[in-house]
Amino acid sequence: MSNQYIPPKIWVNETKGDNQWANINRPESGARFEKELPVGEHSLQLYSLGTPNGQKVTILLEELLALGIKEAEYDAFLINIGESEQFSSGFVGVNPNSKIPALLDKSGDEDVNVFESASILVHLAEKFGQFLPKDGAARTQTFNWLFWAQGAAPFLGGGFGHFYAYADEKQEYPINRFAMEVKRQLDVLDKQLATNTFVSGEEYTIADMAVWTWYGNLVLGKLYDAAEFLQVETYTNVVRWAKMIGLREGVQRGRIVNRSFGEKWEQLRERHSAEDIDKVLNQ
Ligand SMILES: N[C@@H](CCC(=O)N[C@@H](CS)C(=O)NCC(=O)O)C(=O)O
Repeated sequence: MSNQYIPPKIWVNETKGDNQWANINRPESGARFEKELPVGEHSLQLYSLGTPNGQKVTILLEELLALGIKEAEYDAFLINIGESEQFSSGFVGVNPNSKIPALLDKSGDEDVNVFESASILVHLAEKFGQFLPKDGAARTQTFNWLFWAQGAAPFLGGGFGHFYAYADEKQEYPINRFAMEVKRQLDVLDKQLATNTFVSGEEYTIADMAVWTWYGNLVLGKLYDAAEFLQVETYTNVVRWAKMIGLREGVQRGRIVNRSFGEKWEQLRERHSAEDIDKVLNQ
């Protein structure tokens, strides 16, 4: 193989070039500069971006509001990860891992910081008693598929998406490796959805939200422009489910929050009230 990389004895950080998505991280964690986060009037403060990981949380919040749960009102502030805003002292205080989404729950005696999108989903689902079965096999199935989504999606996003859509050069080895894994995952999901209405059974849960933002967006042709390459329409059960979830009001509202990219009609940088979303969807 030409251009073979021979690793040096000791790895050093020599990230080169000006690819925004290849150069965000450094081998050290922690704050890079001092800056407090803004705080709005609601007890739930979300610091996020409308990527699939961010969409999971805003979809759940909008689903809770659609049920009439007023305590789920929230302020959603945009964290521009391309501009390194996830490395401010304020953001690192809420999420030491410097990745969106991050939530500050100010409703109790003490503020609670919640990070990792699945942890935020569980926190909110338990707080409001919705979209997570209380016990038994249905609860375990929901966790099975929620954790499946958390374990599987990095192969789709950081693996396939990075090498297929964002890397400066298209390289056969990583694209082949990750395309194979993503198609295998789609097949797992397709078989599950052949005999179940929703991802974890007959109930719509936080597992659907976590899986939809990645694999739903993918089969609906909204991720990495890879629909034809991966032949996503062949996963007919996933397509059936993705369309059904995509029609839900909470999903249509939640998916546009903190979105600063894509089509103009699906962009809402910050959300502080229901009217902020209404304005974008009714324009
Ligand atoms: N496992 C994390 C992943 C979060 C994540 O990867 N967030 C990305 C955007 S989708 C991010 O903030 N990247 C910024 C960075 O890597 O510095 C979760 O589910 O919350």
